Amino acid sequence: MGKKFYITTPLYYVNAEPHIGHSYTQIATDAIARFHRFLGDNVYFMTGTDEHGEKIEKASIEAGHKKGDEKAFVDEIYERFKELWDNLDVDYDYFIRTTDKKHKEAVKYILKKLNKKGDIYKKKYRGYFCTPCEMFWSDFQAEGGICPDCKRELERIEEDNYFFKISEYQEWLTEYIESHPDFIKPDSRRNEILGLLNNNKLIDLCISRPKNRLRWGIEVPFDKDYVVYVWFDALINYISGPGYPHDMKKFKRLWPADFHIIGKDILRHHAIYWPIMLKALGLDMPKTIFAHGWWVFKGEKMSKSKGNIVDPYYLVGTYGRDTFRYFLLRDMPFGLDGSFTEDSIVRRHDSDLANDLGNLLNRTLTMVEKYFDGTIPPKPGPADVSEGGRRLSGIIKTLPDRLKDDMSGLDLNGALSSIWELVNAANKYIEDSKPWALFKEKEEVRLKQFIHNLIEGLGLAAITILPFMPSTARAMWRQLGFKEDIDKLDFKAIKRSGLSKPGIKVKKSKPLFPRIKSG
Ligand code: ME8
Repeated sequence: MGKKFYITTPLYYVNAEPHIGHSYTQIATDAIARFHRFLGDNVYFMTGTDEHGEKIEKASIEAGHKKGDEKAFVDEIYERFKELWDNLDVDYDYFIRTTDKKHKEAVKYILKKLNKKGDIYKKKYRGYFCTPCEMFWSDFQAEGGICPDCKRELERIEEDNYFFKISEYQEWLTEYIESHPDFIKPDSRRNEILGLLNNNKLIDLCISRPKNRLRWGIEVPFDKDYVVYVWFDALINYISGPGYPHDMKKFKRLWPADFHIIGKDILRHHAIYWPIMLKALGLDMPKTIFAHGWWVFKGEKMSKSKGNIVDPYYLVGTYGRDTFRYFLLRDMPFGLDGSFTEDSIVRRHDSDLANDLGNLLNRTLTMVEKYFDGTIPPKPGPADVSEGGRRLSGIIKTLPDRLKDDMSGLDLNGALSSIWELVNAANKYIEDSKPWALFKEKEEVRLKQFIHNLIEGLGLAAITILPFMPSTARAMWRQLGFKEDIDKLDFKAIKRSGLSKPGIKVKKSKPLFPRIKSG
């Protein structure tokens, strides 16, 4: 049994269909999880949907459902999320919904426990609420009644509510973040939270909504006139999913999470409310909360509520699943923002995938067919000492450890660049070695060395590409004629050279990535 590796995504709101922002977090987390399976880790990848709250109650009514029929509405949208994850080859281990019985019981259990402990009290809430963000804002924070996050007009609220004493944990949290440099990543986000904690006094968190305003939520276990605030409900998924408190054996095996992967829009909830909830419950902290950047569209964050989203189903249908996965992970460094245009997908597809990777495979297999009747020849004794040969062998040797480094810092875009160094070195090796001349001049030893080096490079490219583009990796592997199951290989296999074995019959098939634009 390998090392436990528990990784989560946010639970997406089911008020509307999934969009490319959700797909991004999902594909990135999938690539990280797949890479860890490769390392031999015992991975638990959990994702899911956030199904309660005012935003969803409203969306359900707008979609034509009667008040009280929200479950039918969330069931429909939940299916759309699941369908998209299947379509995008996202290989999660567990899908949690906040409407699951076990989750609802966990939320009630936790509320009772915190109430008994004295961390919860009731008072009048006077302030604002932003339904699209599902956020409470104080008079001080909401200047002019405008949401500081989405800049929309806020709803004024005056109602009795339950509060969680987060203010009492401020000093502890600040110290914890200061003494755990890996707790919030990237560092810019950690500094943002430390700045916030050092310059402001935390206000106790309102954690309920009266039922006469909102019915679609989990009932507060000690007051049937209230439902639980959606964020307090949703964050608990990270522990209820792995078994808290109903299966403590499983929970103890999985908790603490190794990574919570989120977007920077929900950093405060994860880096302030969540650790305090865990601390109050006497539970360990997750190891790392990683907040990635945003896809922006014409300068604005792409989001459902802004109506500027690009449909992932359309992109997958038009460009293919692996082009979409590759584009998202390659075009924007994980942690920074990136600007989305359809042109950049086409560019990435034609240059990196069709020209660099697809052509490399195609040219190599054509040469095996032409020079060696489609069968990998016996390996000649001496290694190729040409500059190109040495460069390619060097990259083949060091790539696995470089990838391990890249991925330990979640540098997904860096990992793909490292793999493309191999692809580019292999293409350059073909240009420099002039195999057509070697064939004409009957330089058999050099031609055999050359083919072995290329097949070795391509085999390693297929293996290392698998976490990012699983279908492409499998297609490459098949065409290369390798017999082992690529999905069962692990890191040790990557490090063990010698993929290219004499007698293997290659199976050249159609190009992996036909060009979109000619030229
Ligand atoms: O916030 N670029 O759900 P949500 C990149 N239910 N990523 C984006 C993005 C963009 N333009 N837009 C969204 C919620 N995302 C809560 C979470 S967790 C206990 C509860 C991704 O449907 C990113 O991961 O609004 C962001 O944090 C998440 O979707 C928000 O999804």
